Amino acid sequence: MSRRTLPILLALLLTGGSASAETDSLTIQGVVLVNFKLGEVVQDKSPIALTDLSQISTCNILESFGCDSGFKVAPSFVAADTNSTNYNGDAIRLYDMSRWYVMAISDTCDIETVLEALTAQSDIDTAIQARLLRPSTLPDDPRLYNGLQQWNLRNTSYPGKDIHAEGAWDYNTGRADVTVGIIDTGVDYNHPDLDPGDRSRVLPGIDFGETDADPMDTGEHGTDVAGIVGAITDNGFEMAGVMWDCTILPLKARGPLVPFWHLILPWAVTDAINYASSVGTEVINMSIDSVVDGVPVFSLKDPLVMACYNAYMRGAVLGSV
Ligand SMILES: [Ca+2]
Ligand SMILES: [Ca+2]
Repeated sequence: MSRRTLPILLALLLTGGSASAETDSLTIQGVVLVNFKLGEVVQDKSPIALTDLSQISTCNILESFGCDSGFKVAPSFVAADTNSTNYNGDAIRLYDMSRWYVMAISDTCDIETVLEALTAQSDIDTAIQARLLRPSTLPDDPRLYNGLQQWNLRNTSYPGKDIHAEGAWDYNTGRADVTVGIIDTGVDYNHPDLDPGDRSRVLPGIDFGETDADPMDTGEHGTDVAGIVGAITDNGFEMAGVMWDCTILPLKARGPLVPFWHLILPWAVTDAINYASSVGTEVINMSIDSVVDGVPVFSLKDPLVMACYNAYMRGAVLGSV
């Protein structure tokens, strides 16, 4: 590869490259990534010509595959970075990225043959296929993209301030057999972004505050929380949930409108926790607090705390979104 072809290769990589003829493969034809052993690249620089390599046999092999130069995979990494510190100032040792090079070869080469030949060279630590990456899984719910309405999941202005939901969704988008109990002001079980209308996603639930069987939300907070946890996602409607697919169990703990119209009753919460854990609810969410001047007012002897302990011992995960 001449220096003239280097910009072409860069453009190829940046625009998605020439993927393998197999439509389901992400392999980039005509490119291998090579990690040279220490001291085997004469000068620490990028790009390199084959004459910058110490072993003539490696030069000959690369040349036979149509390669005449390469450039660094990670030019921002210098060899001295191998001995580094973390954010706390503790000494850490990093993988040396300074000797990884992108080497362009003829795209008619059989990649297995190339890798086998290069790996056998004593000056090469590793030689691997270059592969394209796919964009993270992204649902189509409009609020995820409308300004920063769901900044906690996807924050393009301050990327470090979200929970990296996009990356997590590549691995897991939730499971219908996981039930999340929502202890709150109730849940609007008729909301179309929570249940398709057949109560297949939102279970009947219980109203521990008004002690009846109807946990309809009387304060909106619980419906919002349920949506954050498990709104139907990738349906092009309203919002995205952290779990695209889970089952919601409404556990209303808000008292009667008079006199406790704005309160979540602690005993109702306690009973709801106990009930949820007794029926095997995997996750119990309580987006509620009882903090005065920054200090939680519940003592460890409070029955609510004990109910939490019991639920934990039972195997429930307790949390707050
Ligand atoms: Ca009710
Ligand atoms: Ca949605």
